[in-house]
Amino acid sequence: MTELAALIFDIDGTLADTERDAHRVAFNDTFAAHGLEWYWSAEFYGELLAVTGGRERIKHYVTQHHPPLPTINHLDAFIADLHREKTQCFLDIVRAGQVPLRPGVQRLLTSARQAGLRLAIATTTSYINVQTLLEYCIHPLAESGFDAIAAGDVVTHKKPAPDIYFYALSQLNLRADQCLAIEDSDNGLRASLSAGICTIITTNDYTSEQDFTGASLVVDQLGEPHQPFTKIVGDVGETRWVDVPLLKNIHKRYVT
Ligand code: XBP
Ligand code: MG
Repeated sequence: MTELAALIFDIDGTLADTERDAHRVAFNDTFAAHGLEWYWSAEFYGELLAVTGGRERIKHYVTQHHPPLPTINHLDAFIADLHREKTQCFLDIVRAGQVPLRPGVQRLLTSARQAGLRLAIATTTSYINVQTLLEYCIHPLAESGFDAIAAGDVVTHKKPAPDIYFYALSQLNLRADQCLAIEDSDNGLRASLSAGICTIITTNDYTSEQDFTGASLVVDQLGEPHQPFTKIVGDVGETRWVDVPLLKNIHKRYVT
């Protein structure tokens, strides 16, 4: 029987709640710095999250919502400039320590490592964002604790396409059935399932109403002994926080 060999984590919304108070703020600060009368409210940003990737999200906003636009020569180049600055703003927010990990993340990473599981990242966000988040939020493990970091533009098609997961598998040199993915969104779930990977979901305020058909487990958070998860879908027995034995069980059911 195929044993579980690696956990593959999404970043935004899964490892940390980055979207509302970090990515969104960075987009808005960048728009303001450019004198653009664009503002993405917390609620509106939830709609925009249907489009993954920062540049893709700005382009969608410009082409579908028609905000006031200055005279520019090339839309894609303008968006690329905005996005470069947005990344710098996002990094400043992370470096200021304003992005804590979600409950249970540090505990699960540490215990998975101790249990001999390999760790990887599969995310739509830019590589520098991942590197900085890991450095500032997961200090003892940091970047070197991960065997593969698959991020951003390393693939052409972002989530919900499976490409970033295929890339992570190739970096890990593992098959899909040896891995388990941890995601927070329908786009992320579609990506991991399309790559053939058993997936669990930790929901957040932006994703709790989404369709998670196909997920092996849906909980509101990974949880901690003093802060148990609320189970939404799946069989967890007596377990009240996501740990390695639970993930091994879920994976076993998936592959048999
Ligand atoms: C994350 C994203 C990203 C971030 C912004 O999706 O969609 O676009 O919002 O990152 P997922 P960049 O969690 O499914 O990977 O601006 O660096 O693209
Ligand atoms: Mg996510």
